[in-house]
Amino acid sequence: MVYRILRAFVGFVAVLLLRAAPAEPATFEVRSVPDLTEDARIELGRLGEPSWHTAGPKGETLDKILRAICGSQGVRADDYLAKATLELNGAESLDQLVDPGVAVAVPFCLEVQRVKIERGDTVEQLLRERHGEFGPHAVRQTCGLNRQEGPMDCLEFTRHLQPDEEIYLPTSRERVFVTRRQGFVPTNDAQIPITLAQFEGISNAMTALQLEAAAPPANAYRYIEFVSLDEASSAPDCGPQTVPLTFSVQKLAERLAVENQAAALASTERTAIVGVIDSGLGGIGGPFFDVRFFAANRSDIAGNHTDDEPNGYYDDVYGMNLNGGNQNGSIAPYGADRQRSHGTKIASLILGGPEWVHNLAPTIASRIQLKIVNFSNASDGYPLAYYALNPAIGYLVEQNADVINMSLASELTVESAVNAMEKANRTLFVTAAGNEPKGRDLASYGAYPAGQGGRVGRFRDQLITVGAHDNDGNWAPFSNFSREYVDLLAPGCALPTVDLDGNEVKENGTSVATAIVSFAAGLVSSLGERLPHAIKNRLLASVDVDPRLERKAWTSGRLNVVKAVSLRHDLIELAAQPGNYQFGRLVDRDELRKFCADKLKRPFLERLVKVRPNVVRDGETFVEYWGVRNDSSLWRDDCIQEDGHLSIGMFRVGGVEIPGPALREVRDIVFATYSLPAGAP
Ligand SMILES: [Ca+2]
Ligand SMILES: [Ca+2]
Repeated sequence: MVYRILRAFVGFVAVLLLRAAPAEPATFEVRSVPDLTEDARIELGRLGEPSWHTAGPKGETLDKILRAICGSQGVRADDYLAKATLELNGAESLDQLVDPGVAVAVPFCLEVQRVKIERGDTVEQLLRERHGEFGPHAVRQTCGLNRQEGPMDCLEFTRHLQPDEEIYLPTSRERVFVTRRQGFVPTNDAQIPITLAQFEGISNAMTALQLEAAAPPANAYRYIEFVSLDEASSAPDCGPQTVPLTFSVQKLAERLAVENQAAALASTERTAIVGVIDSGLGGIGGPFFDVRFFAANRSDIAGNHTDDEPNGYYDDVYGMNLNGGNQNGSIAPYGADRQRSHGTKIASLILGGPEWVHNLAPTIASRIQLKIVNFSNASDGYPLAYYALNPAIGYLVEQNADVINMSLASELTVESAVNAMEKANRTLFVTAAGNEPKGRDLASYGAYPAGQGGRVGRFRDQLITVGAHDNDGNWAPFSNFSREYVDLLAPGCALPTVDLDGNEVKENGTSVATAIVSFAAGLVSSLGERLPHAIKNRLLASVDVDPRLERKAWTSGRLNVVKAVSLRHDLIELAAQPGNYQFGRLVDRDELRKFCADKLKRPFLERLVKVRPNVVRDGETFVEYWGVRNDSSLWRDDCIQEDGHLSIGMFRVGGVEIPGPALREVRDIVFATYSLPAGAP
């Protein structure tokens, strides 16, 4: 399936490249041409940009949508369009019901139809049958198509249709073709480069008529955007502090050393692969992006312009692009656009950022390796259209990505990407909540894929939606937010990153916040946590909760990488020493139930992952419990707190049991996910 879609890209781009060549034959922008041969229709479907259509309020089948747009193009062309529709949308069957409001891609098709009149037919009725509309505009168009230009001619024509006469009917998407203008720069909208030879049989008279009716479809195509850093950079401020609130390199290194050792003893130690769907990456093997940080595909030999395995992509060693040709393996960014460096900066943060890499790269082998999908369009450097997410995700899943970072967003939910994520049920996705000048609530603002994560989104089991916080730990004023769809906030202000030229530059935004969460997810995965839902729960259970963030993310929390990687040690943070943790094992977790004043609730405080005591609200003190349900989702509940002067129980540190602190001294407890293997520190 991936390969066939790729072929479509190959064709499209091959022609684009041809257009740039000086000796190129005359090319045309094709919008609507009757009388095309079926081969030409199939060729158009192959080369053309798909259009987008949104399912109605009750949902519709793919078949119904396809037929509404393309009608019948002939048996072979219909067969081609059906297959192309399945591929574009990652669907198995045309009977698949598309949810209301979800957009599907329909392959390019010509919509003008030629019909034979039967006794009693009227133009209005024919239009209604085929398009559900018969307004004056459509009638005028029909007249124009049939060379009945003046109002009286039109009236005459529509009233006196003759049986067996053949007429042309317009469609909702009129398309004409025009000769290419000198110096014309191809864009992704509507223009279909194609040579005249492919259009034998076109009536020149019809062409002239169509030209007059030329009206490019507005907003027919939509694109995913990398979550722009520029908007975020113009944000009013990033809080009073200037130092990013990320993680202490030293503390994380110390913690990882211990957790790695425990993981090795438990034989769960592994290298996590993080896929990056972004604007490519420059400089593999340069001073920052050591080749060890990339998951190389050893089955394909670089530089021989051959798809050696084959998997549909040429020379895809460190990743691929979807622009086709024999340059599939090139992940170098395109164009001169400001977003060129976006993917490189994101990649630098998924590896932990400059300080982490510079301090630790010489001493430890990388536990996170990247796999790059260059998601930019070769013609302009801007992100590809939605449907390209399907092959992008499919490729990364085939390449065993544990985590996929998507610092990108669109306003429209698209079936193909939804289907691709559904199939990737062993992969964790991390996406950005998005930046808006004042931040927007995702509950009332459509954003994909961000709106599918959080506590209630469609992919809540495998998608983390990340907002940004400032350097004071408060919500960053440019970050979208939601108490349902955003999972947590991560640092997104003045983060040091590495750009295309290898320079260290500071960036703001939910894009960079997302990358830091992917870094944390990669570390947790490298310690042996494989299931997407389990990794997500781990990152959420280890957040630092802050009441200021209550309406910004459903956990009200900020990412804490050091807490997150403590997979095999319980962690206690005292109120008097925030940011300093004690690691060990609480001998009896159930003992913590005693602090819940509601005795009826106590038995239900099971499978605990976090306890947050001393929460003062409305003059009352609460203890908050977090746990995991049978369906693996997280729950949060609280009780009025009692007996806070009592110890939380015995705490085992390095084989020695000591009394734990009184609950009232505690700020946060995060429980280990796994038991400690024998001999572990
Ligand atoms: Ca290959
Ligand atoms: Ca090769």
